[in-house]
Amino acid sequence: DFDIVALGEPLVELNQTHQEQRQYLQGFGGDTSNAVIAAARQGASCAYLTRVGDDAFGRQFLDLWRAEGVDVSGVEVDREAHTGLYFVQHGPDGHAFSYLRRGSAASLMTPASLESGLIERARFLHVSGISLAISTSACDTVFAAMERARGAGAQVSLDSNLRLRLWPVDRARAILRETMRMADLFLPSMDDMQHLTGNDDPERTLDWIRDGGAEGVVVLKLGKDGSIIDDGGKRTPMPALRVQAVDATGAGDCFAGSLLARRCQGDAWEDAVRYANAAAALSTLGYGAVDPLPRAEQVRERLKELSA
Ligand code: KDG
Repeated sequence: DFDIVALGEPLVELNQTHQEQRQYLQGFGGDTSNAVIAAARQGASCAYLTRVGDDAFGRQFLDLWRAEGVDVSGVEVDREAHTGLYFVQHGPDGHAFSYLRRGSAASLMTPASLESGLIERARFLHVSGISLAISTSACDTVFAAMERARGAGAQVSLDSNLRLRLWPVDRARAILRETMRMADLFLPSMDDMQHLTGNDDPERTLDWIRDGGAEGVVVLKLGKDGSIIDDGGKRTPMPALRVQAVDATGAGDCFAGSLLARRCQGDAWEDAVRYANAAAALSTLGYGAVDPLPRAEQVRERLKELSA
């Protein structure tokens, strides 16, 4: 059985490491794939549900997941469609993404892609705003996956990961409102929520989420201001960790995967969030979403330094 089964789209990553030169480092991305690898590196047993192309990049992903100990028995290989791709460019305002993903293998997933029965064997199903946004059939698949999870007693974890290049804001708001109600754990970022609600106040944002019918635990991520855990009863602010970030791509995914892994290992919410904060901070110290994802030993070292 699995601690975490994630569902979504992996994207090959080309990351511009030198601004002046046209030089790109190939790595791996895709929010839910990043999250599941982060969780595996913290010791969780994980599986990933997706579709890749029958191409070199699809094979690289299968090798990557296997090397990370992520179960790939639910990964489908599409004979015609390609594996998706994105570029990361860095500027004064942080990183920006460009996508080459339309028509990708993952975007063609349908609820029939869930027949492997993996979700029914998981403690957490992890999905995101990107899993919901890439196509209508992927959106249907996420809903079907959440129904399966609920039917089998697995908990649903949802990261907002709003990417407005992928869907119009009105659709994003409607779908995320519907899905946050089905989530046992909702992980919105303040930036994402500001696009959906038009307000930048964390308390009012949490009220909006509760008024919308979300009943699970909510961890609202405030960037450099840390996060707030809202367990439905009380709201607990958690401090952020300051680091000299090189590339924050995938930091939120590292947070999600590490948080789930620590919950599966029995941590209380505050301990799990503290751990996930440290892991996410460490993940920004190198280029790429996956390569710099820390392992449990590194995170523990970091936490020791902080409490010393
Ligand atoms: O969170 C990082 C991801 O956004 C990145 O790896 C690419 O999945 C991606 C996307 O669709 O933006």
